[in-house]
Amino acid sequence: MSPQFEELKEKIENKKVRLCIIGLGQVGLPTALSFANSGFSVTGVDINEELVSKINNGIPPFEEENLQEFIKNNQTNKRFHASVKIEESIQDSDVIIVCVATPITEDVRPDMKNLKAVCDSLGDYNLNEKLILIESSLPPGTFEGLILPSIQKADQICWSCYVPERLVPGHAFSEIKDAPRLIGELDSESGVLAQELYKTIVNAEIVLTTFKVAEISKLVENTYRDVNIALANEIGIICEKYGIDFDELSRVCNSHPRVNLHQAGPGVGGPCLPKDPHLLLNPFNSEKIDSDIILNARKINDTMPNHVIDLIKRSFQEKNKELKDSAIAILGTAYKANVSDTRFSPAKEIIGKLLDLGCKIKVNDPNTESAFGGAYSKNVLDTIENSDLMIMLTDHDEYSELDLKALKEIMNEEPILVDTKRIFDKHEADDAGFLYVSVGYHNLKEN
Ligand code: SAJ
Repeated sequence: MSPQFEELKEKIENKKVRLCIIGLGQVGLPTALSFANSGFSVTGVDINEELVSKINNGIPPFEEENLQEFIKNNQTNKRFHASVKIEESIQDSDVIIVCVATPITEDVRPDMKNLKAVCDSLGDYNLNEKLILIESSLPPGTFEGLILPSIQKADQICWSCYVPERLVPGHAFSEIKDAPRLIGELDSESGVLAQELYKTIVNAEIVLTTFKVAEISKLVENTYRDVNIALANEIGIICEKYGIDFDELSRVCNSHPRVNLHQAGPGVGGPCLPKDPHLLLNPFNSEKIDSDIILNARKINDTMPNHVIDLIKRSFQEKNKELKDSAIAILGTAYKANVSDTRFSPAKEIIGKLLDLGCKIKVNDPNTESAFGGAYSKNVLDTIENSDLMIMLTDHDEYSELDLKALKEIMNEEPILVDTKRIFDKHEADDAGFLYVSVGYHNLKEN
């Protein structure tokens, strides 16, 4: 072990290293604040000036448990600040953690421009005796093909690992602390340094592996979830054909010790699941890989908004009502419960299609004003009032407090409830006078 390694290890153990987190999104900001909470001095860097100024003014840029409190505390104790100055922040730090987004393009290829820009910066600066960690999701081969050539320099010594983020948005801080963490090491010195660092914020197991396995495992974890949700969605549709309730079926099947049916719903959104299966099949700088099961699962999840539209059409037929010019209340545009993020949200396609069909759309979401072309109202009752149909698309906590009997009174005659997230009890909805429909359960006639 080199003296430089021993020195950096000791500095990490004593929390004397300065950290630079590049990318202050839903992964980078909670990661930066978790290290600040644990006693490190942290600079968060982002190219988005507006975001940086918001954070430095104590305003949380997105919905996340404890975010505001942690920003304020760490600003007061001067352990954390945000900056747009990447060069200065890299030079002043001992550890650099890259958390920029790696989205996909319209034609479902990895969009590497954020990461390439960071690599260009890393390539320009002196990284001697620094630890460089990558948390961003990567097409397999990127660590070796793009990251290492940017950071390894003939006259300098530095260490590096791939440490994929695993946090679930909305509960980022508890997940960073409690979820087992993966470290994909470049070599054993790098592995030890990364382990020492993450030990300070992770209470769960730290799993060591090679960077190649870590790169792929991150994508496989999300692909596993996406494929399981597709199975649940397909079984939901089968339940509709057999006239049984998916929720009851899943309660029964999940009593088997080796079965874990996921929840059927309106589709899969968010910045990760719709994208990561494609990253898995698009290795860095090489040919696309084919996969029936993964691509078909993506297709099933992508067609769920269409299925919801089909259910809506059939509900209107059942009630002998015209869909055109009908008043529809959409509850929830965020991609999942209790977050403000609307990226890839199934709400976008559902609202777009209903607008094309000539419906009048009012939208509520307690966490975001994104309405995808509908008319936004912050007040949920105003949104629902005088509507023919209420569609529950996101299971935010606020919605479970709604009183169906009271809602029936303010809606139009013969109201319909499409509850894609199973927030309401179907018997209560029946009793209140709703036609109750969900993915995986309804009593509608076939078209
Ligand atoms: N969904 C269903 N049915 C389910 C579960 C989820 O329809 O049974 C839908 C949600 O409504 C949402 C989408 O799937 O639209 C994704 O939600 P999610 O909670 O499954 O996942 P994300 O995207 O918020 O976070 C995932 C997590 N990965 C896994 O659970 C394997 C998280 O741990 C990752 O860190 C994150 O992706 C990421 O950043 O990659």
